[in-house]
Amino acid sequence: MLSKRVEEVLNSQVQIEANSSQFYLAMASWAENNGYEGTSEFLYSHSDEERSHMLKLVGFINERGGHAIIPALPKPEETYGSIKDVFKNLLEHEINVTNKINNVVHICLEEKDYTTHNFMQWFVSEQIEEEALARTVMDRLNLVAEDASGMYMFDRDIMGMRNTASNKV
Ligand code: OFO
Repeated sequence: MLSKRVEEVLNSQVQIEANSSQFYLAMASWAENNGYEGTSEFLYSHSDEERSHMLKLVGFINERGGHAIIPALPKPEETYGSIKDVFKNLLEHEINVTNKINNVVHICLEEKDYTTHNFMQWFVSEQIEEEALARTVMDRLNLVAEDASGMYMFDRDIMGMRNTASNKV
């Protein structure tokens, strides 16, 4: 059985993951509209992943006798200044999510809820991967020229970066 405090912080995390999914979906749509096919594919798939994180939490909360609340979400930005701007936002967002996950873990320990603590370890590892991936993408963006041919190459190679980053961790 979940304590009220753990249930509440898990429900906040449901909102954060749903929000991430929505955020990446908005970025994917912007990238698709601006001709960045590879980037949009990357972001659509990232958005799906975030939804699966949300569902994982929803399932766990309900299984443990709590009530998973499906939240209303703020509307994400419609437009971005550049691809670099997109990924800068993405990295900052993931760092923020990592802090939120750490806070959930911290509350689990305070509440002596070792079952939820154990469940949350999956998210801790996932955040290491997500931050590593975002940093790999930013490193690549810092290497390529911000002209049409640089962006063309980046867009062509981005799915490969996803695989490289997940192999690293
Ligand atoms: Fe759910 O991992 Fe990103 O935000």
